[in-house]
Amino acid sequence: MEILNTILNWFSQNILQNPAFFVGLLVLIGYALLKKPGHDIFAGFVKATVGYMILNVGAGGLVTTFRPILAALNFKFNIGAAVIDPYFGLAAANTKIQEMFPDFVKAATTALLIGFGVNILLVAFRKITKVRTLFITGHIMVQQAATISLMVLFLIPQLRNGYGITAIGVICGLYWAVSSNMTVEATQRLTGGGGFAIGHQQQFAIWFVDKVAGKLGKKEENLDNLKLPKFLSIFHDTVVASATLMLVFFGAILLVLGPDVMANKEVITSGAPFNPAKQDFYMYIIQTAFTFSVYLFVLMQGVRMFVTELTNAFQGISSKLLPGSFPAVDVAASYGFGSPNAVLSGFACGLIGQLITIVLLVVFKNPVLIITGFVPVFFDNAAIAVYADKRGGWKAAVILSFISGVLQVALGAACVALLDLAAYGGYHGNIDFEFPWLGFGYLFKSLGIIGYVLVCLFFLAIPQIQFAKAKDKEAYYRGEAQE
Ligand code: ASC
Repeated sequence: MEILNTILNWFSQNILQNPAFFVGLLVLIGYALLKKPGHDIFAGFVKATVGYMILNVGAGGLVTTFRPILAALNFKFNIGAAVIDPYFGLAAANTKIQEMFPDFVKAATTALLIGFGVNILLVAFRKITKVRTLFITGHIMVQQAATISLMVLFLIPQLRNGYGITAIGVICGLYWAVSSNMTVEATQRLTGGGGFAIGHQQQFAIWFVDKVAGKLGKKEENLDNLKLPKFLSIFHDTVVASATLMLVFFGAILLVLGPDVMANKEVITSGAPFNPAKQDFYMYIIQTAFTFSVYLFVLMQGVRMFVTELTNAFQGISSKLLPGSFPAVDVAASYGFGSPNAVLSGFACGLIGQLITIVLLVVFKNPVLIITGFVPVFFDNAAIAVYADKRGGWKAAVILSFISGVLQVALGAACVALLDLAAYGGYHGNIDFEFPWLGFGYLFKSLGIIGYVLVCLFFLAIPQIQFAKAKDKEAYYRGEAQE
């Protein structure tokens, strides 16, 4: 008995609580189930584990670069700041969980496994649950599991125990299964029966856009005919886009903070303070802003490594276990089916919506400064424009991506306040994590476990309603768009 305990303890401490090895293990099991040769299993394990370790280096770098700016903002204006971006959100959520709930550092990775299992079960019993999709976008699941862990632990004190981790896993699995299931018809229509759904960060938005876009404009008047300014195309490159955004935002903030505060060693106790003897202040600003891009690049590189392996492993498992189900994949897979102008115009309109709202927050003295992050403003709004353009043309695309930008900032600020994340510098920021997750957060906070149960029931009801509304029930299972 004691030996068994020792083994379990060792496993829990060294693997389960260490996401890098845990993700590596998932890949190893997935590949073994797929009967891949030993050397492929080993290579997959190494790439997934090292990829995750690289992600950790990137996330740690973002935190250390951001800390001095947060400290200075707090010192000079007594306000916090948060970048609304899932990578900043991941770093913030993990840091907060580590500090406030050290017993739960493993919650998010365990939730990944439980949630994936719940999703598999929901699809396996699809005749009852009406869920057709398996969410396999690993890096997104990692980010969402962290944000949802923080929401549950922080807002529902009754779940800060052994049940909490299971509860987090279950609600993650429900969200993954149900939200991706909501994108089946819209995505099949967009792609002409492409056979996949979206498993990313804007499934509720895609469902909504698909429903309302047709009322906002005519689909014949689509974005194909629009002439966009040439310079916008540089933003197709993530490094250019994120470095430019960071330069604009942090450049402005650092200019306002000024060299004296940034050089004050009593305020800047960690990270890299400004050293007037060694560097010009303007060069310090550029260097600091670009440093964010460096760590984002490192982080995404790591992500790419482990995600490729995790996706292959998951997809293998699902195609063996669940033939006929729809894989729910990265939203970028949809871009190729839309008008080529949609991606950049969605980004541009979303950015304008975000900037206007940020100015309004500053004017109305919101206690937290919201900073645009690249991932939500680009990928969410691009997707919204692609789907909207398909059904309602350019007018729908412009209106809906603009509104999304406004909501990302306004509701994002409310999320930062609700989860008390200002001192940690980031929030998830993608549109599903404002709407509906902000509402879910309030339910958790006001009703505790009852709120949690209500949200779970809500998730379970959605596919039932979809099915009940479908005229042709067989076509529902085949994923055919029926209007
Ligand atoms: C995200 C995220 C990314 C991108 C990528 C888009 O939400 O975390 O790295 O979008 O998945 O292809």
